[in-house]
Amino acid sequence: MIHTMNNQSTPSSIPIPAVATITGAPAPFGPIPSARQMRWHAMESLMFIHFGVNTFTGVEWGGGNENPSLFNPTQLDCRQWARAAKDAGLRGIVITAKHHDGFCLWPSAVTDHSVKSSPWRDGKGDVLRELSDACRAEGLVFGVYVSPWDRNNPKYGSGDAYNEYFASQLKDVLSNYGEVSEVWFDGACGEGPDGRRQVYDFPKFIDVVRTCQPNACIFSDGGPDIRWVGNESGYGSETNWSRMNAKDFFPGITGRNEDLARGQRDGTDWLPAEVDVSIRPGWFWRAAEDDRVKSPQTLEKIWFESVGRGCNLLLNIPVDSRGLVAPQELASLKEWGNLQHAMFAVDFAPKAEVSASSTRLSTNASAFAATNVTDGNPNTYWATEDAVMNGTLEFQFKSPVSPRVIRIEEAIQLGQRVDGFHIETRGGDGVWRKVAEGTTIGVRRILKLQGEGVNGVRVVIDQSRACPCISRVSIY
Ligand code: FUL
Repeated sequence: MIHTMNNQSTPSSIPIPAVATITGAPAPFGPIPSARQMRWHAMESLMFIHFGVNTFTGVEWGGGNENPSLFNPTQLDCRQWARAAKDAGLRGIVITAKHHDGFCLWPSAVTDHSVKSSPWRDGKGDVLRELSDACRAEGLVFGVYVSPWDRNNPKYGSGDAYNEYFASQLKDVLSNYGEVSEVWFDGACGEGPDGRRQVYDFPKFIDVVRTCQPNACIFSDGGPDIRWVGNESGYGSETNWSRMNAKDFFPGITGRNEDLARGQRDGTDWLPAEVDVSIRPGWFWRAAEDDRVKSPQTLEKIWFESVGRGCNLLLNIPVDSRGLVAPQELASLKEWGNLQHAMFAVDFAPKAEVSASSTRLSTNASAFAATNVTDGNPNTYWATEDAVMNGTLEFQFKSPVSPRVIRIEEAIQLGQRVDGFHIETRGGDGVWRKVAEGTTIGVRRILKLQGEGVNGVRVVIDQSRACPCISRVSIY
């Protein structure tokens, strides 16, 4: 999982599988991901950074009346942030360009409530410039969180005038920093019953993103490209459909968290889930939480329960008031990176003899062979005949192995199909035993195993909604 996306610092440079160009290939089942969603799936885990005036006040939701002179990081170094992300296998950085307090980390053309009114770099600094440059230099993608809720701007609550303002601010932030991989629209609004009420013009905002950054994925509670997972605790649902009836969901929706977590089995749109979670109790850095940074073991658990369940992980590492990733976070991220290197050092699957219970017998049978799941090529996959909704992939090892992790991926360019599966292993006594089971697989399912002296592994697809199409099995 770590460092497999070599230095692809822009979404458009990430290779994606071609859609069903193989003769005799199964027809797509249900909605399929767009090219930009495919690239987003390939990013797997990213760093989230909350940074702004709140970093200097210790408040989670700034009131919007903070004096910009508060913002004065003395040692800001975006290369340090980017290297910390890389060490932990995170493939990009999404930063709070503007949080709810309205303070902009770049010299916005439409408000003075920004770095240009701060003493940092004599008002000539631009965090987004430094970070986007650092990301490119380190081979990471770059994304922005831009809060629609703005507690500073006097137009907030005015309807069209604020929507115009926000749209021009978006244009500003999306036009000057190269390719942006993800635009994060937070649905939160804490104005309360007597507060200002703003009806957002999301179609307009989406239009700005599509025009300025056609390869960027848009996140919100209801997409259009990525959905919120429904919790901020760091886990996805074991049953996870990357499908939703998108028209029923919108930013700020409440009471649908279960649907957001599980997806909708019969949803008409491809809308995968992202898991956002902070390495600290709060989203912003404060010294009082320095001893509450999540351990490498907790980060590993979060990774298995998010990325391992077919979500992307957006792990928040709040930068401190010096403008650096704090030592506590650095240590935890580095050790987590080491754990990943050790865990994923050897994939036994490509060395195994692979066979399948049945293979698609079209004019082009070798195109759908079982061995496709270990060829490292995301374009190829094992498939059965259209009428065959189950099947087994078997891996035989010449000498016994002790598998700790299994990773399975569907060829999602043909939609999400599998509805039930289990894993069996065979030890020295020759008996196959069930060791794990699940419902959905989707873009990826990664499970822990505890096998010793195993000479065979089976991936058994018990139920699939259309013939199974499996593109990868790795056994570590
Ligand atoms: C929430 C916000 O209100 C928090 O402050 C934080 O930014 C989190 C990621 O999203 O909705």
